[in-house]
Amino acid sequence: MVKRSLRKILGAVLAAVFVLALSGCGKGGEEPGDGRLVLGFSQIGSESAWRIGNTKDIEEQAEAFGIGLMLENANQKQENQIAAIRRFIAYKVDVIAFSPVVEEGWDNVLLEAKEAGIPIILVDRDINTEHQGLTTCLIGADFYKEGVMAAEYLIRKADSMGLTQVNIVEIAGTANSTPMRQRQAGFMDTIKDDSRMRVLESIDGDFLKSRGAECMRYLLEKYGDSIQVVFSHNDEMTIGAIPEIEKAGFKPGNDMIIISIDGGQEAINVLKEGKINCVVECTPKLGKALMETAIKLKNGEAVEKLIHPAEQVFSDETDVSKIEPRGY
Ligand code: GZL
Repeated sequence: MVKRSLRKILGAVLAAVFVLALSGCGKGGEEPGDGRLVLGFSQIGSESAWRIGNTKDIEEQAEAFGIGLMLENANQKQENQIAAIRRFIAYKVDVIAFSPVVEEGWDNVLLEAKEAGIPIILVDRDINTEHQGLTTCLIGADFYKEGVMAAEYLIRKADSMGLTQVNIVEIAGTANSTPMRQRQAGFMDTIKDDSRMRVLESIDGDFLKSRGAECMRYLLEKYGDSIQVVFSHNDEMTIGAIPEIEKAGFKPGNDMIIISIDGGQEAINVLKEGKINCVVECTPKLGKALMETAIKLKNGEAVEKLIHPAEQVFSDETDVSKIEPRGY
């Protein structure tokens, strides 16, 4: 008991020190030094080119909109995101935004933000809660549709190749995250009535390149040449998996159909080499919509509950040499 109360006291002292160290700004009874809107943003980490591109875009758009951005990198840990949101509350920012690493476990800190009267914007990923009104809106991709688009490509590919049996392995993203849950649901719902489709195994790659390689080594050892399709939830894991497929003596994109999601430059380059067959775009460029929404909230204006960016599919069905530079 003593340890816990000491931790609580230390937490409160640290928050107070943080506020004092930054005093004279934020909403503590006065506008930030230059009157700018102050946005606190808790970013998941730097696990992928997508995430790095998302951070870069948010920083650039904050600059363009003249918004004071406090961005904290949580290094994939939910507890770091919760601590960051508590610091933003203590600092009395105007708006808090975050990309939740997983869907559950946010109620307490979001109730604290609600009590503090600070609106919350969800960026990229969603939360799962029983409480109404903890957040104002979600700005991010339609991950279910991305899974559907990946499966629709596979069905077309199987048709064009005249396949009667399609053995699939899935390398999934971070467990319990919105993109992992919804990409998987969209893909599986779309193939479930196609008797040719058979999922040999689904394995958690945590959106990481290193885990993508580990997962692919395990799947190749277990299923070998019975694998006909690799469905990977993001480019990092796909790029980690490809050398393992080649080491095992197979030609990715030829002996195995490779389907990936994100659409970063590295994956598009590999698509152009013919080692990936399909890349479903998931744009990280959410910064402009985030800044516009934060300004509306600060001005007391209504905001759209859900903002999905438009997204496309890049695949060997078209002339991939014409794909413009991706910017992430
Ligand atoms: C998707 C985003 C995912 C990307 C991964 O919007 O949440 O997280 O697909 C990233 O690359 O790690």
